[in-house]
Amino acid sequence: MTVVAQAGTTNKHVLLWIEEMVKLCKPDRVHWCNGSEEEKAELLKEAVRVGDFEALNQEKLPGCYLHRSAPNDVARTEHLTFICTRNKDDAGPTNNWMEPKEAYQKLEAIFDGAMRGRTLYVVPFIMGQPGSPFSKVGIEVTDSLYVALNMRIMTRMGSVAWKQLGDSNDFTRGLHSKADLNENRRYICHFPEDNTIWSVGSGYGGNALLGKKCLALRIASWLGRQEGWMAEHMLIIGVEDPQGEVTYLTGAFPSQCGKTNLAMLIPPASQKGYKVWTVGDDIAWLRIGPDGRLWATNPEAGFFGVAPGTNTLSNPNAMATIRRDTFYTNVLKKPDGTVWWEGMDGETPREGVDWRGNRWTPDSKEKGAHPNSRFTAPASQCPSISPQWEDPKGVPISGILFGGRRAKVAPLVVQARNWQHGVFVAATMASETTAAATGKVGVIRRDPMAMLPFCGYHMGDYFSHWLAMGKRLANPPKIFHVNWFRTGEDGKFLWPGYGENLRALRWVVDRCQGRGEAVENPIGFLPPASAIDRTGLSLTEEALKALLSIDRSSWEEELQLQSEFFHSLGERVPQALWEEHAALSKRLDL
Ligand code: GTP
Ligand code: SPV
Ligand code: MN
Repeated sequence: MTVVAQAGTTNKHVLLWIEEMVKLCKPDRVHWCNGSEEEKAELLKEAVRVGDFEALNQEKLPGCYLHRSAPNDVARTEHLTFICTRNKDDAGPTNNWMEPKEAYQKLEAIFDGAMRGRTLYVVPFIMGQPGSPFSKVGIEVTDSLYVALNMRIMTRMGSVAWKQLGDSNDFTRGLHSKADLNENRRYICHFPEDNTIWSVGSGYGGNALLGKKCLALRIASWLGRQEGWMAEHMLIIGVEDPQGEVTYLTGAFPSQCGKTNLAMLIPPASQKGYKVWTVGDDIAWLRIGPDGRLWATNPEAGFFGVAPGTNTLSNPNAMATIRRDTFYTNVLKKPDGTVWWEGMDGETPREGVDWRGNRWTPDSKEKGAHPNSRFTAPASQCPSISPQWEDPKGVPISGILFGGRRAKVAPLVVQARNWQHGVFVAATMASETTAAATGKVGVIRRDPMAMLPFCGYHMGDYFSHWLAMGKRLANPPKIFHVNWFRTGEDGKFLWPGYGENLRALRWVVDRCQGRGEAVENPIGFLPPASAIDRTGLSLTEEALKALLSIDRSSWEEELQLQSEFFHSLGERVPQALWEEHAALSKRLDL
């Protein structure tokens, strides 16, 4: 018999659905989360008791805890992620597909009794601002304390969500169980036609925190297409100039390609008077305002950021954000109960406990922290958080950046000729794969709009939606492609990156404001080397010119790869993008 505590809501649709889920999963207890401080303390205590969390040094890192995942469960598993639409073609060739009935049956067999001996947590949450007509309510049912506690940081969780939902049936139904963490029985299934997500066999962030990639991108992109808005894998920032004028930009870079870092950028000393405000670091919901401009909100309430490489030089704002009330996943624990990862500044610890729970020394072959180790921290703790970050109407966007890791081909920064050309640039973007998903790292793949793993429907239809949105915008943002990761002949990055990226942003902002010099080039508008301020930078003019150069033979190959990619997507690729491809080919004179 399951013990059901006092329900958090009288909403009949919720009560009925929870009853069904309880029948299926057969937990010993049901806990309705309310999001309170008392509840947080209680859940933390329980998480420590069962070994999900280890308390860290509470003097140096107050409110911070460490979680070690199963070693086979450290990243998103794209090959086990499915879009389950009645018509296979609606999921499109870039998504794995399962027939909905078959998927429900297959997963039901795994969920059946999966929570025996466990507590089922009912986690109600809002993606977006409470009370805003643009926000969405979700409910995640889970047997993971790690998930319940992380959702409390990443979303507006608890009573606030019941209040927003009222008696409505309009909420995303998320069912999650760790089950036995067996990869052979791991599935992350989305049913956009039912506004439902079923995820089983993984406790990892992107697979298990259902508000994030599953709801706020895969389901939301589907809803956005129907309702005339967009859900994108984008950071949101405000760039303030010395006159105090703030220009808002979004940026779509694939996983582990620098969104959190750019979102928290601190300008170098030579760039006096500039300041970057953080609105969001991973997801943007974009709508057309009554003024015909594009407005962006961050539906999340926290950061689930990459730990390795984060340090007081590369990202001081992140370091300040994660000093308290932060959950660390798969980092190294030092003997003094604080944490460390590869690429942190200061001394390398002489010993510690690695992400697998084994003793570690600098001579160990294993990394101390997993390459996809993460921190979960409230966005409100970020020193650069924008005063506008919780404004329900969002911020007006003047420019959109697209980018990835490209050792060759893509220049430091280039502006698209117009919206349609920008959509083409974004649709054909590519990047080297990273540790954020399982599989080989460093392989170039096409990742349109950084949405390849996150678009909940046919990629060709998604391109059409982008084009249609542009037609509805009286004043569309300017579109740019950036690349912080170009390498020289020695294989080293040519561009210093991080805070120095502001130098490229300055040109972007100038162009958005109708200022700034540009040189027309077959691939778009490029800054002349003189338009990028090198004050205080050791970068030579020669290196900067290399960063801004276009190699014709690699662009010839690029054109070929772009066309292969479009062909692989089939007939739903809009004609306008094929026309852009032909026009590029003509401009390159190939
Ligand atoms: P997800 O959370 O997976 O979506 O990642 P993200 O896009 O937010 O990437 P993040 O900012 O966490 O950066 C990922 C890795 O790239 C980290 O190890 C960073 O140190 C590194 N990185 C970020 N920005 C730069 C840059 O400008 N130059 C270089 N060379 N590395 C960077
Ligand atoms: C990403 O992989 O793009 C992330 C982390 O931001 S996850 O939540 O796992 O998707
Ligand atoms: Mn991401």
